[in-house]
Amino acid sequence: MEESILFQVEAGVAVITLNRPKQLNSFNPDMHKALKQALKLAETDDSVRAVLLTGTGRGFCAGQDLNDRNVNSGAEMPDLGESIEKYYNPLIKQISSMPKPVIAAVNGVAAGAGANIAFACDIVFAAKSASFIQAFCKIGLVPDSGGTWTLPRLVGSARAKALMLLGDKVSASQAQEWGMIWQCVEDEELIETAMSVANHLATQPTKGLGFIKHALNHSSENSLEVQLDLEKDLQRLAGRTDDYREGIAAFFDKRAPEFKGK
Ligand code: T3D
Repeated sequence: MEESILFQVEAGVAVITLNRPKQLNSFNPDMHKALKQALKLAETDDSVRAVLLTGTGRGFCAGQDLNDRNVNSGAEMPDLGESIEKYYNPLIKQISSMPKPVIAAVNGVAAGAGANIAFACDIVFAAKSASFIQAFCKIGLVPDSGGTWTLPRLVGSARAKALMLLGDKVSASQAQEWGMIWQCVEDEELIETAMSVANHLATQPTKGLGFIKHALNHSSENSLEVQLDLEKDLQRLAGRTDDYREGIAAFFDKRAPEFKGK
């Protein structure tokens, strides 16, 4: 059986590839478990300083594998809350709390949970031919994987509501224009562009980048006062890292810093 997730580490970047191309990389329990394991490995391996998530074939991810949801057979209806609790929610929390940058290279259609998983990543690149669809409404479901939290914050309430109620397809260039993603690039340049940013990030002060991510993840729920406190606490931690010491030394030596991610 083909592996549902491919994992390799190249120059400090863990490249995680969703690999069920015949089903547009939609999720079955096996792929959920393998992705969880791959993300854990990326988190705990100190040699990994950035993560890149992409898909094989013409899709990025079509969300849940609907073959596992044959509800027409008269069988008992599945408990989708259980599926969300067991798989999708922990996945989004794993990406969001990863103390390293996570980059998505959206190589094709990202539908349902597939779109919202991409939006949970820190920097999203998409190929020009890729698209984003909040497909849930078309099958009577509710957007999950943090979509109702993330999308309005990215594009505002008016656009999020229309996209989620209508399930319209958004092209990669439109997604960039609306601020849903960082950058739309030519198809043949996607992996090279995303990889070069991941390679750059993998040479940067990893702990500091993790703290930046943590601060931004909390900014929308915190009051200014609480956020100022959080910045103080994170700055204290950042100021005790080896990379901060190196950054200051390199500045005064007028040389490029050599960050070690410590
Ligand atoms: O259930 C729970 O655990 C709750 C959690 C839910 C999370 C969710 O993500 S719910 C939403 C699930 N996803 C969808 O509803 C999207 C379904 N797919 C589509 O709407 C379309 O396939 C796309 C818009 C993504 C792409 O359209 P198109 O025309 O480019 O391709 P296609 O021909 O529809 O699909 C190509 C193949 O992939 C096709 O198989 P075939 O006919 O070549 O053998 C199609 O069946 C398969 N495929 C696409 N999406 C899924 C899928 N197979 C299983 N599950 C899918 N989600």
